[in-house]
Amino acid sequence: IYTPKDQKEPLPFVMHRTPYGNDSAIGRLNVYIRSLADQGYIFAFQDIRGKFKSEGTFVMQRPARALGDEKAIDEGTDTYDTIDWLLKNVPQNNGRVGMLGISYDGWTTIMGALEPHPALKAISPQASPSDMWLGDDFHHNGAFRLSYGFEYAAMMESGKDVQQFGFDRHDLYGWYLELGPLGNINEKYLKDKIPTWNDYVAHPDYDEFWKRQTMIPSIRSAKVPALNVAGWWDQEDFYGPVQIYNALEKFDSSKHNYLIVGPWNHGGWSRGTGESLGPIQFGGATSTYFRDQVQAPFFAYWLKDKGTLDLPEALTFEAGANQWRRWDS
Ligand code: PG9
Repeated sequence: IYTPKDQKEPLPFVMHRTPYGNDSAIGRLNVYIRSLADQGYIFAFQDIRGKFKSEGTFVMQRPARALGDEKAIDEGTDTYDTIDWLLKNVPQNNGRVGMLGISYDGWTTIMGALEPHPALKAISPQASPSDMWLGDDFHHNGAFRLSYGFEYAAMMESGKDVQQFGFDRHDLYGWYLELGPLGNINEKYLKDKIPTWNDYVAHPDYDEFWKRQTMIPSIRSAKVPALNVAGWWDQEDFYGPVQIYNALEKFDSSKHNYLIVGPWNHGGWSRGTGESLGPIQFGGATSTYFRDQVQAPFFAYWLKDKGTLDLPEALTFEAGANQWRRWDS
């Protein structure tokens, strides 16, 4: 928990829940949350269940609990309990909480809003996967993404921390060629110890396992104002944020569900200026613009009653013309 050194008034929380560890989070998130920090928030960074300093068992994208199953836990109930604790235990808070994050941390954000704590007043799920078989990291339209799927599962499930798989060379194309049939992954390396790898093997098709994992059917309301963020050139999770926006939109009678899509790769809006991607120039600092002119005002409006919200339903960047376009629908 990070609070401003000279805090003079009650402030809202900005929560970030991650499986990637928090010891380095301030460094990793520095640019991403700088304009929020400048405006004064209490930041709460949490290791999710089973990772780093949090107890319990990590389950890769633990599915949302079934409707009415009050005894079950999921990332949403962990979020709810955490918010409850923060409100009661952190002095000088204003009773409001926002959540944001990218990718896995964007996924924890939307999961935290399925059955939201009443104090959760704004969310920004960014590049969150929504369906790992249809369109996000592990498969794209059912095609298994071998190197990503293998390396990510090994990275996340070899220990409580994050560990890169110990390849013996730089040229992984050669490594995969020499591997031979995929059955050799368990036989020679993983020894059945990596649950997510075993899930890929057991569920090659779009069966109940993948259908239970997507949160889309569990989106049954749009109570919390939502800033959904995607990058046109996101190599991991472009499908997810668009589907999540779409699912929330069905319940958005309050008109506080927004979509922004910029000229970014995976999480590109959180780093650097976003003036270019490789050799392609965008004629302006698209990432800085997002962080300072979209993300910060969004949270200030909903968590601090500050400023006005000049956001259209959808804000999308048109590369080539190099302009932000505002859309009513
Ligand atoms: N794309 C990554 C991921 C998200 C959720 C599940 C598995 C992988 C990430 O960058 O966090």
